[in-house]
Amino acid sequence: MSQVNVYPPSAEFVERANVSGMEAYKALYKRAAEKPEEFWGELAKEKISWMEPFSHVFEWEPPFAKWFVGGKTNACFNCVDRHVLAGHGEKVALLFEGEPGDTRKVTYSELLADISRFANGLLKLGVKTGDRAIIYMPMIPEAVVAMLACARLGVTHSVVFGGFSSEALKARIQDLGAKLVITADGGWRRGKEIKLKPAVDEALNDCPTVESVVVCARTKGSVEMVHGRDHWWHAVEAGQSENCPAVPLDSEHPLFVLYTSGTTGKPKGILHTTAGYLLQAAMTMEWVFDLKADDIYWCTADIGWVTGHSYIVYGPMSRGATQIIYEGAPDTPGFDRWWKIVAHFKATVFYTSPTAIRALIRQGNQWPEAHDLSSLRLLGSVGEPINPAAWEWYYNVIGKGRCPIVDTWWQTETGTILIAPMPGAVPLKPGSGTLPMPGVMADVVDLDGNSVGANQEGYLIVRRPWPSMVRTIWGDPQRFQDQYWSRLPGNYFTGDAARRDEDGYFWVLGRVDDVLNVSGHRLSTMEVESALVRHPAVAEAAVVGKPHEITGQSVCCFVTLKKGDFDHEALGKELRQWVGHEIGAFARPEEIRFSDALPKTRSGKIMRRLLRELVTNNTVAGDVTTLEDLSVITKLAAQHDDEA
Ligand code: 7RM
Repeated sequence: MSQVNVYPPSAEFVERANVSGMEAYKALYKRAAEKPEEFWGELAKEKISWMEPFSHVFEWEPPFAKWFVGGKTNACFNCVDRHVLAGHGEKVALLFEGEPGDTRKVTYSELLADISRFANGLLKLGVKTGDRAIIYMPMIPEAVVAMLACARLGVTHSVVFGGFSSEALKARIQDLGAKLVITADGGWRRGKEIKLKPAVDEALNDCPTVESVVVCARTKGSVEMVHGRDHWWHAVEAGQSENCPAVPLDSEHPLFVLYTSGTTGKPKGILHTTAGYLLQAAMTMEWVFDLKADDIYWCTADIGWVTGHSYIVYGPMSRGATQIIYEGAPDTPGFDRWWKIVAHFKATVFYTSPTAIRALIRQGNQWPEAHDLSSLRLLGSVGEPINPAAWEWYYNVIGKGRCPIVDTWWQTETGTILIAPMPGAVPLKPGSGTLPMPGVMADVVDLDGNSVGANQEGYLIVRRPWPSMVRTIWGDPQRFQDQYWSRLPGNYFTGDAARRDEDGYFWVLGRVDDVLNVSGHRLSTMEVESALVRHPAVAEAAVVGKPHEITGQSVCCFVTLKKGDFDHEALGKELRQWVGHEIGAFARPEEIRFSDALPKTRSGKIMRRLLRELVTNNTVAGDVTTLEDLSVITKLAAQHDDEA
């Protein structure tokens, strides 16, 4: 292994940190490991406002866990009312900048009024506690208001990323049985209006459970409204009272469902509940982001992904943070848009993805160097492993060598960060998420569940439930059991490979299943394959990830066609568009390769491993003994050489 640089925190950082020094981290970790119920129980009392106290901390009937049993609380109350009641109503919650350059400042008091009026409007539409709502919106303050208004009423929300197509939206609405859709006319991206409402209209042709659609006017572009079903946001909240009591909800009340890609064609609805999720989101804000009252925090994620849920809405807001929200693209109008925003709002904490960092590196240092980034004190990374070269650039060019980088490993399923450095305690190693959070019994094991030795690769698992753990897959508890808890009973199977070094630091290596990671977005190879075979010309498809300099991986498809005469170039273009339409633009394949046959085992299984090798190395050196027809792979390799 090559030499690894180690970066201990500066004395200055340690002095102000929420957790100062390695001994402090170790003490927290030890206490949580030895007395988990006391540890989490005390934090829950201190950090969460309860409407009724919980009777006990934890119940575990594998694979189903309950936290803070019998308690009643409300996530919206904790994110907004709690701060207003504590006298911080005048504190700014949101510093918004739209892509066209419009800005808005929203204080916690104003947010409380906005949420309450909107929630009262939803009640008038007939929405009730226990109903489900889909949120399909751009990155504007109303998206946060929509999520928190749902939470206030006990309406389970599912945010669908605005980049998803109407087909993907429809599948989610149907699976969830949603009664309400909250959307907007559109949003601004790269100077263009990205329309959202037409996709909702298309999806709703097949969604009989939806009774109402609320449309926020963002772009003021043309919109068709369906009489009796569709309502403008401003009309819904008009004349409504600013008083809307937060509903006391059970600790385990379903807060949200977020769909994520699994190993089959059907996305999984990951269910998170109320109190445990909220507590761990709050604690990781303090532990990992070292949040202080005067921080100007900025997470560049979209609320359509779990990072936006935990580290824009529920984490920062439950701790009363001031944060930046930006609507648009990082390269509009120039590649310094983010750095302009950092300088303008004097951001102190900045959290983004390796794929964004790599894309910005490519544009050159002149963009960040043109701006005063001296307000920054802490940087974060999420979504995939960060390669050491990108880490060093982020550290030196953005952080000027002063700002620790917290590399945060977690998943939609884990709800919150499980492995990351506490920046005032843990020395950093570029590319490693370092050590687990308190209460997280992470391990690297072989297939029998035995811990592997230092620097051995194995499966990353978690040995004990944690408060923000996924509770089930919406409507499919069997899949929940099979997917995460059956391989090593009682242990959570992450689907990632990892190794632990001689200091106990975790190095996450990537997925062990058929899940791709494109620009930090999860995508299942099966999902893309199912989309491809829905096209009338396609007989069979195999999809693999190909290493990509910027996006980490790109989508590469091998396709066999039905009988007929096809223009490969035109059809290739068409299939790329098709996948974009079936799933969303971000899933559009980079490459489509046509072939007469796909490499298969004797039992007929497509050998994606060989295809992966082929697209990575242009040749196949691995074991081909189970291949049914060896000539298939030689032909595929030769064909690519011809094209190149
Ligand atoms: C937060 C999020 C989860 C998958 C996960 C990993 C990969 C995420 C890191 C990482 C290495 C990281 N949720 N992953 N963060 N790998 N280091 N810091 O991304 O559900 O969309 O994806 O992403 O493979 O299993 S997610």
